[in-house]
Amino acid sequence: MSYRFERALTRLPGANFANGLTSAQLGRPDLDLALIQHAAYCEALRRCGLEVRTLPPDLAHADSTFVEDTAVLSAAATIVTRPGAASRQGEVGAITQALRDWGRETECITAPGTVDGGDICQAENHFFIGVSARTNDAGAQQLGEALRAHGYTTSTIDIRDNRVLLHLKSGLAYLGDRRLLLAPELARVEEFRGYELVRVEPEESYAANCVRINAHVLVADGYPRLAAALRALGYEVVTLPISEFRKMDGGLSCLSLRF
Ligand code: CIR
Repeated sequence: MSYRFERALTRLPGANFANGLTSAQLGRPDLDLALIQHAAYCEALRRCGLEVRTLPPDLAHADSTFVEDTAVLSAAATIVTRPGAASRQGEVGAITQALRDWGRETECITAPGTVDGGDICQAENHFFIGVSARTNDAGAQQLGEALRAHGYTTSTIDIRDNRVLLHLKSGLAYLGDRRLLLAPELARVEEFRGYELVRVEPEESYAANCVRINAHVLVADGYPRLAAALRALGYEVVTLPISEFRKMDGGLSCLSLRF
């Protein structure tokens, strides 16, 4: 993988965390346990060599710990999104400020466009843009234009027919070296031809939302087959508990913005 990640931005879940959006039906999250899992996650990012900044809880926005959805970051671009859920659109102000504090010049998605960062997957100089219940056609078009202006190529993948994946990256991760990790729901997508495909088995589908950072891959704990497959491919696998965030439809990638 050519790109080396150096920094990550995270946000603590707040006392309002259980009031966020969810379809998971896995019960109410335990905030104390969520905070322990969040701390372990930030520690793992540090172990991957990243400088981590963690914002305080945002009590006006219950889903704000899922910072990934608020921006699309790459070596050349910093695009603040306009999240598809109305209750999340106010999250972006603080994120814009935090990214500017880190020296990034920001662009933004504007109405009527909506984009959730969880729908955007970068594979070297190419971006897969998921069109979903959160990222609409106008948002995908704006984002595509902005990324192409920075020299990237883009393609869109419509997952609106899909009943399982909230976001494109709920079922997709780029592992570097032209290798994509895919949940079964994305097995037939034409745009992934030309990549080496690592398929996640149906019983471990949730774990497709893993995160490659430099030599490491962060994987949700409890998915031994995927962890073993990634180790066999030569990655340093770090497994992390994520149960409380899963209860709110989140996964590992959603908890940070990495750049
Ligand atoms: C939401 O529905 O927006 C949050 N409860 C979960 C967002 C998860 N984000 C992600 O997968 N990128």
